[in-house]
Amino acid sequence: CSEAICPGAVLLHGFARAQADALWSITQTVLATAPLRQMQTPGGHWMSVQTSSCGTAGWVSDELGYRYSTHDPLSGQRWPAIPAEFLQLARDAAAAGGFADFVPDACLINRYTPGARMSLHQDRNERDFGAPIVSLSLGVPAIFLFGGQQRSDKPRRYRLLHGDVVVWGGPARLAFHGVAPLALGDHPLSGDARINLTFRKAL
Ligand code: MD3
Ligand code: FE
Repeated sequence: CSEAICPGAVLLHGFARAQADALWSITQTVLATAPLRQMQTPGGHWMSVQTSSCGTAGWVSDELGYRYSTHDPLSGQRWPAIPAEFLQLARDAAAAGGFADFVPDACLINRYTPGARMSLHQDRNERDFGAPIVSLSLGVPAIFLFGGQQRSDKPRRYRLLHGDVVVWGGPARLAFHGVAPLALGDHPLSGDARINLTFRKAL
């Protein structure tokens, strides 16, 4: 079933539940090539979340700023390709959210352990805000914070479970959003961790 968050944003409860365990194991394969690492913000702080990427472009952050890069700064190599199963899920979910023919070129992988969080922000490093962003949650549940168009809007809270998918596009594309500090949890596949995949058209 699906829950409208706001115009352009829909939470697809359990959309990927049937494939979630397989998607988890494919994620581990990607991470064997492009390992998780902590990134530094342009302000010089360390993010509490660990990140990696696959796709033509990967999201990177350092003292120079946030941007997309075709190469993994850790290996100097191109990022691994987005697995076909990921592309299919992103396409199907986007279509269910009203965005036909979505072909992402970037998949950001975020890993949260207890206490890790993401403060309210907008995603604006992508070139084309006409394309949606599709996010897939795996592992321990998290509280997702959905702000409005203004940073000062009081965020609404949504609990995201293993296999939940959210599609953000249109008027929701530039909304403020974040993740509350991850609570202690225990998931059969991920232990105390949560992994979020976001599929984007970056280039
Ligand atoms: C709403 N990740 O990587 S995914 C991020 O759970 C990010 O790791 C969070 O925010 C996470 O940038 C949230 C859900 C999400 C992603 C992109 C959005 C929500 C969004 C873009 C616009 C509005
Ligand atoms: Fe974001």
